[in-house]
Amino acid sequence: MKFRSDFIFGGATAAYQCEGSTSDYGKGKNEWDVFLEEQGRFKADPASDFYHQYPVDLKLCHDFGVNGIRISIAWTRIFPDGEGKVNPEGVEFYHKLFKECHRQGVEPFVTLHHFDTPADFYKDGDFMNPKTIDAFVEYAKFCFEEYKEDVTYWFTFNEIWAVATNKYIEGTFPYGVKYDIAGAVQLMHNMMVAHAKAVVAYKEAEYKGKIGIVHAMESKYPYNEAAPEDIKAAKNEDVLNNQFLLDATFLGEYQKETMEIIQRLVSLNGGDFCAKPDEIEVLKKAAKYNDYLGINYYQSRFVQAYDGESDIFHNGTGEKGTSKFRLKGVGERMEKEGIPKTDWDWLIYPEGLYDLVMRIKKDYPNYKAIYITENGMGYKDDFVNGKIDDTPRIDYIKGHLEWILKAIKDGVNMKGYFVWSLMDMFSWTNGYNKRYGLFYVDYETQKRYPKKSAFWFKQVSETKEV
Ligand code: BGP
Repeated sequence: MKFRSDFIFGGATAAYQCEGSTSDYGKGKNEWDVFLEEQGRFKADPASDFYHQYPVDLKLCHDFGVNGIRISIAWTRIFPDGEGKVNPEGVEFYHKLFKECHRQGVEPFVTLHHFDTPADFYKDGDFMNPKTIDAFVEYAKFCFEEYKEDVTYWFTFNEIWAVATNKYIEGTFPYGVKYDIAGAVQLMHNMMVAHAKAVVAYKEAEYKGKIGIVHAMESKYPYNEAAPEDIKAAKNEDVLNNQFLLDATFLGEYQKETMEIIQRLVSLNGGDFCAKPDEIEVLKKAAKYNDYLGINYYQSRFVQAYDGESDIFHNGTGEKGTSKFRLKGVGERMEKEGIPKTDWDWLIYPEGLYDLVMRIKKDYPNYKAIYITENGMGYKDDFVNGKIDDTPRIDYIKGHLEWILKAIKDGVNMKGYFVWSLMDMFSWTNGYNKRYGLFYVDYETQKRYPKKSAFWFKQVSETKEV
């Protein structure tokens, strides 16, 4: 079986991870500028210098069969303070970038928020503060109008779950809070309200393009399939990571089961979650407007019951075997015999992607279409005389594309696949030794080198066969 001729074989990027020039050309500060400065571990400058190198990267896309690119707009390049005064240089930069995409035959899929809330809003509570929601919607409306001739495919947010869990449960994203499930749930809900308001604004203005959201999702399996307490633990994680957000996206409200589990989990922090009627109203309106769902899929989880003290350790160095995730009353993530993992302890389980999309087809039949907006393998690439043999990455991508084909055969409407990442770039909590690109970036010279995976990907894109 082959992919359809209009299937997108794309590469994904995110503004803050690749652009560099984080405080140049009129750009304002965002939450990561503040957080990374406090941490002092690494910087997102110059990263892969996409701000200047984008013509090179788009030419590579063209030459290697990459016919789509995920790009995010840096909110603070457009509005340096998050709202109010516009930065014309930033506005112009994205016009030039989108034009170059079209010139090279590479369709841009554009995300409005990829982890980069403006610094002032971050200081005032990020999306916990309703004023950030309002400002986000204004920023979105500005972009819809400004780029209506350049952009057909929009996404509001990238990975609300990752934002929430990394900010409030794992503590690896700004503000670095740990074990606060109630905080994570509230943040997810507020961001979903912001998404819904932006989608409604887009549709009511009758633009000719399409809009959706990118969720980071994983299948959650009980570690011991026969143990009721492990089944419950897997369900806890599933509701937090998947079901809560899928309900908000496609039902516009939270199912009874979702609410029961969410209430039990937020009560672990003495919290109480309640969605306001006007919020549900806008979620419901947007639920029928979403044109597609973007899924970022990297791995799945095997979860067992856990009632001890919470204990999470993030492997941000690639020292295999150092990760720990035990969340009191939720569950403990386990390794599973026979399932390989990367140096950052991410389980390689392509079948989990198949299970995930089949579940969406069954439980949320109004999903319309799915793009895999990120999938890829973090790897310590060896650069040998200008050559990079990243066979494990090829195997990883191939495995996932095979399961995507099977899902298409079984009736899921999947329209594209974006490798994370197009070229090597900065990784939020891992810095620069975790590489994902089809193209190797020498950060000293900013020169690009196609990896073995880039040549392989070109062939897949041309033949539509894995
Ligand atoms: C996703 C993000 C990307 C990217 C990727 C890889 O969650 O959307 O921005 O970073 O994960 O993650 P990491 O860089 O942590 O390995």
